[in-house]
Amino acid sequence: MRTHDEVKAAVRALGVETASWAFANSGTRFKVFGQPGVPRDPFEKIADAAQVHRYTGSAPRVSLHIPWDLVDDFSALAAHARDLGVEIGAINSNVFQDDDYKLGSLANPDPAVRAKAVDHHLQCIDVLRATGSKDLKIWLADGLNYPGQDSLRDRQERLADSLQQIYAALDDDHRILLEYKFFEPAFYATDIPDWGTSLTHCLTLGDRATVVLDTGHHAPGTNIEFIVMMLLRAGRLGAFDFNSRFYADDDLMVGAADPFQLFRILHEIVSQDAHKPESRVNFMLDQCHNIEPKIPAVIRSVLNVQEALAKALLVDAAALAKAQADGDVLGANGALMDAYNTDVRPLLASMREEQGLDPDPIAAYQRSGYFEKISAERADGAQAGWGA
Ligand code: RM4
Ligand code: MN
Repeated sequence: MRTHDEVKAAVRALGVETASWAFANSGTRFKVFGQPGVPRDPFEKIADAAQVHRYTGSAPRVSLHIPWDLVDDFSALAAHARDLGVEIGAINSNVFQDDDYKLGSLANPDPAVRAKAVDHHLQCIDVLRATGSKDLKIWLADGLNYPGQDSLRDRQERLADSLQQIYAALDDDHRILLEYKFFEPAFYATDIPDWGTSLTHCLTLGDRATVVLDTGHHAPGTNIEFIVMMLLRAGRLGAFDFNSRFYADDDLMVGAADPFQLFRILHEIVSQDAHKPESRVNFMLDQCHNIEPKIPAVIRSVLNVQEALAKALLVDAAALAKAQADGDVLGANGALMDAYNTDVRPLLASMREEQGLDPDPIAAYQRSGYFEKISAERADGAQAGWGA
């Protein structure tokens, strides 16, 4: 059983990567609500992400989305991030907002559209080089709405060929993070609907192609921790997109809809030592804060991950292994539930005090006056959002 000091050290070592778009305006297809103080450009998004790191000490990187975060000088953006104490994380490509991509991007039947989509990824690789990022993240909205609309098989061949071109352009220390999602915006068939499809492509591409598991991208009732275990077993779990869902891809705060599921996921992670930085699993957030204040929501999300991780670290692994070996069903389940039901908030508060942080990061942020400052400073100009 780990000591409290060991739990604290392991939680401190886990960096959660925030997402630039979480600080911008977002909404549903029905309405996007603006909020005071929302960033107007990528520099301001990074400033907000740096606030999350400042109060949690555990959000050292921020992912970008291209072209939402397009700037003239990416090295200047990376320097700005470093000045504020954070780094640029994964670079997300975006091949789902041009009219050309109505019938798909990397798997489009038109070779000219496929070439344009591949070329966008080559530009994203240049952004990796300029910012020092190592992860190129690919999520495709591609798929079919109607049976017979295109050949399911041919689309996979085209996709494999396009991915191969992108993989070939990576530097030696770059990775591809290939995301899957079972439906939406395509309603009948999605080109990368599940972990099996993503993993199959990754295995063909090579060692530096890994799967991204977005917790919101599964059918209700899916046993996500099983997928986590299998991807770790295959050595291909590259990253998480953490968020939570009640119905579809809700992009709510991680740990909000189902903290027990988050615990179960982190139990599989801890069981295979994948919480350690050397595992290179990138623990990212992919969330939108449509109605709640954005910076505190991202801070809350980091705290939720820390709480679930601390509980997973508190599982008595020896007692669990013994109960499993003895066929003691209730004992084994009890070992997990004891850890899950532990209130780790005092332990994490004392960890923060030892780090020189406020034990209550949200209250510290709210006292800081940052929100009032950005609300005044950013009153003019267009707020950033999807597509801006
Ligand atoms: C998608 C997917 C991607 C994210 C976009 C914003 O549903 O989850 O990871 O980049 O949303
Ligand atoms: Mn995602």
